[in-house]
Amino acid sequence: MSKKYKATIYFLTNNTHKYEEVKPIAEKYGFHIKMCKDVEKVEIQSNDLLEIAKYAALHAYTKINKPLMVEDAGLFVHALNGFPGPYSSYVFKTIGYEGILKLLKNSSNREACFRSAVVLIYEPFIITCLGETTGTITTTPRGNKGFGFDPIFVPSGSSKTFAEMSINEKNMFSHRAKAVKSAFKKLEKMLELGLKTGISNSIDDK
Ligand code: ITT
Repeated sequence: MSKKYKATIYFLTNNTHKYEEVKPIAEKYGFHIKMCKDVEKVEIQSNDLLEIAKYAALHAYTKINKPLMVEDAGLFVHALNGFPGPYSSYVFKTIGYEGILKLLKNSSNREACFRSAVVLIYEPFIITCLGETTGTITTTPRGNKGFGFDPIFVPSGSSKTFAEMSINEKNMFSHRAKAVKSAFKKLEKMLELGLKTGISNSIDDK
C-alpha cells in the first residue's frame, strides 16, 4: 500500500460491483478497503436489512478479528407492498428484473426505493447506518452498467437508470453511497474523539 491510509477495512461481499462502488467512497475518507471473500457471509432470514447485516458482520468478526464492513440492500416496490425488499437477492436470481416488470405490467404506480444497511465494526466501535433512494421502475430495461435491478430503476432527480450511470454518477444518488458515507463519517468522528480522549492509541493498519 503506497498511499497512507488510516486503516484497512475488510468488506465482506461476493459482489464485485458493490466493492467498486464502495472503494472510492472509502478512499475519500482515507480508508483502504479490501474485498473479503474467504469468510462466509451468513444471511439470516429477516424483514429487517439491518438485522441481516448485523448478524453477518458479528459472525464474520468472530472469524477474522479485523476491521470489517457488511452492507445489505434491497429494492422495495410500492405497488407490490415493498416486495422484494430483503428477499431481493433470491427474487433477482429466480425471476430477475424481467419478473418485476411483469408483476408491474398493469400498474400505473411505478414508485420504488432502494434501501441499504451498513454495519462497520472497528473496535471498540460498532457503527450502523441506513441509506434510502426513492425513484421509479421503468417499463423497459435501460443500460448495461451496474448489477441487479439497476436497468429498471431511475432515482428521483435523474432521468437515467442506475445501469446508464458510471459508478461516480450512481454514487451521487445511491442508497449504498448514502449509508456508506455516513458510516465513514461516523467512524472518522469516533476515531478523532478516541484519539483526543486517549481511548484509542492507534489508527494504523491492524
Ligand atoms: P453480498 O455478497 O454483499 O450479499 P449481494 O449481491 O447478495 O451481495 P445484497 O444482498 O446487498 O447483495 O442485495 C440483494 C440483491 O438486491 C442483489 O442481488 C441485487 O439484485 C439487488 N440490489 C442490491 N443493491 C442493488 C443496487 O445498488 N443496484 C441494483 N440491484 C441491487
